[in-house]
Amino acid sequence: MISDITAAQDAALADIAAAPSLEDVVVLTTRLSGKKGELAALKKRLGSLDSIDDRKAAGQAVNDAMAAVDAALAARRAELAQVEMASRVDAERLDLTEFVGRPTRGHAHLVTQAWERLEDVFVGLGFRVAEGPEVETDWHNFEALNMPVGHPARGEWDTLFVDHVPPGGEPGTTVLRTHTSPVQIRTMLEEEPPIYIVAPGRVFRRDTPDATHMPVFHQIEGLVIDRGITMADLAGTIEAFTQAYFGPGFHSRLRPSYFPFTEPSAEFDIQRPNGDWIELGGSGMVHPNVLRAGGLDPEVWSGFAFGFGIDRMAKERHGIEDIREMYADDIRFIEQF
Ligand code: FA5
Repeated sequence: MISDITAAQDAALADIAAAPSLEDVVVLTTRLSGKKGELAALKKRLGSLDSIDDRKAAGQAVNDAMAAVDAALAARRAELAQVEMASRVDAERLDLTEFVGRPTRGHAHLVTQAWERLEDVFVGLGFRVAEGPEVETDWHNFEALNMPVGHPARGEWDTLFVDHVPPGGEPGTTVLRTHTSPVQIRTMLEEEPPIYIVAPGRVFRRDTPDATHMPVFHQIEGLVIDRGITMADLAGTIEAFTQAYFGPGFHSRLRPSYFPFTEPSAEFDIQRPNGDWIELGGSGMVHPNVLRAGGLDPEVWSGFAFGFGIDRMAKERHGIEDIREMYADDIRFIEQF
């Protein structure tokens, strides 16, 4: 009897050690430790032993064997669970080289590159870089720019309002800036002319994304305030910028337009060497009301301002069909620039 128990235990332990998967361990558990298992059958045979001592010894042996089998089953189950988890983690690991087939080094995003290059070019032309907040007051974003409450031009900019009431202020007067033009006002209020600044930054509009529009995009503002500044200075600066940024074969032109904060106002376009025109942005002579809002006397100071879309410009410069591609985070696209 004892030798049968030992043989059954040895066979069971060998099967358990050789079980290749968790499913096999489940099958073995039913076969070896259940009531219909081999050891359970041996236990039932204990009653057939004549001597009490033999029955005791065999009973002890079968109990020990059953405990050893249960312990071995539990140990094998834990071991296989760990192996299966490790192989699942391995199988589900993200292969970050999947798209390019080789490790790739990170680099600045296309829009960041354009932004930095624009700063370099304007600094080279004698401008300083200024900045302003993305969350703005209605006053800086509209009113000081010659768009009092109710001015129809406010509708040109589909505005996102922030649910914040400034101390002593009115509800609905905090906005996500719709353009970088409020930096004009902040700069005039903060420093004495002469002013030669550019202000690149993020702006927000309730625009539906399409091939040429994003609700969050980037502009760069330019502002010059000095004595005796004329429209010729604006045209000359835009042309100098065009050649410095795009290259010697490119030229610019101004077309009459309307903005409440400039008078006269002009759209400016860039001509590629192949003759095609690209619309870039708006510009004009700073309106006297804007100079006054900035604390400057229009009889003494004059100036020009311009503003254009950085994303739009990068799109045109690189021949990208759809502006949304620039924000889709597809490494195959981003890697090209
Ligand atoms: C303005 O925002 C004026 N503040 C520009 C200005 C500054 C005029 C100073 C005069 C003096 P406008 O709304 O046209 O103008 O926007 C300027 C440029 O931003 C556009 O020419 C375009 O290049 C870009 N732009 C406008 N909306 C979007 C958009 N939803 N997505 C991407 N680019 C846009």
